[in-house]
Amino acid sequence: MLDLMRATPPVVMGVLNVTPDSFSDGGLYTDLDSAVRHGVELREQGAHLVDVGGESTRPGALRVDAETETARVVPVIRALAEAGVATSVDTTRAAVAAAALKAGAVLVNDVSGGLADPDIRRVVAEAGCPYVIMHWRGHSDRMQELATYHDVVGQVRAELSERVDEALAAGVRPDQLILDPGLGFAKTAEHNWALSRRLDELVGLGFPVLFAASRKSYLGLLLDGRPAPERDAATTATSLLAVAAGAWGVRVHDVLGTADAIAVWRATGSPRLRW
Ligand code: PMM
Repeated sequence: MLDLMRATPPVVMGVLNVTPDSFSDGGLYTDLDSAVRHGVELREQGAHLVDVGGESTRPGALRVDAETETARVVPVIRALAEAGVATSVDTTRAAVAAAALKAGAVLVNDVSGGLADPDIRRVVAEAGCPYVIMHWRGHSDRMQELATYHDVVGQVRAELSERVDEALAAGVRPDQLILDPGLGFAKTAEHNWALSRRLDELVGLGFPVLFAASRKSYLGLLLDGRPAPERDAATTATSLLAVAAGAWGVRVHDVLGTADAIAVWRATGSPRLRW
């Protein structure tokens, strides 16, 4: 299961939200057939993993209950596993993570880094699976007001280190851990750009780093208000710069464009760019 951790980076994680209200693909894949078809398509386009989410985390989003979230993600994960597609589950809840792992998910992607439901650490420790700890300060309904930092990179680094210590204390092994700066989660556009610019400082913590900028609103701001589906070129650019800065993986909606860009980066000799 931990082969993923040893895979030659960068790992490409394709986004598959089975929600009615995610900011970019909400409502597109709410029935099982279209979700599975899209998951298979993402794999064919080059995704190593398809990240299945059943609860929107867009700013201001209201929460769904655990039963609803489980009912959304489990059938998709099971069907994708049967089709030979590796999946991760995008959840903050221990019960959803446990059900998803049972259905065949190989990685738990927790945008709260264990803060929303600390019991998720036990689930991950018992499963021994890779675990993404994202930097997070609070649920979507109040995350905007939590976007205050005197040194965003230093504080994100310090807070992620606290989450790592908590996971290790719960029995998670260090080789299960992947860190994520949490772009857009209690972050302004300036915060996101600072984290991109100084990503090497997070890479320096010694854990694989996942970079997940895909179609986020700060890219829309950069592009004079461009809507989410038209932010893929900007996403690819920032994802590739993150890879060049040492990111282990990228989480994107546009897998094909990202895989193409990575192929170019490899053909160029995978240089570590300085930016
Ligand atoms: N962002 C979203 C959802 N899940 N997971 C990780 N690890 N990092 C992120 O930045 C992240 C995430 C935002 O919603 P989307 O599914 O619509 O992209």
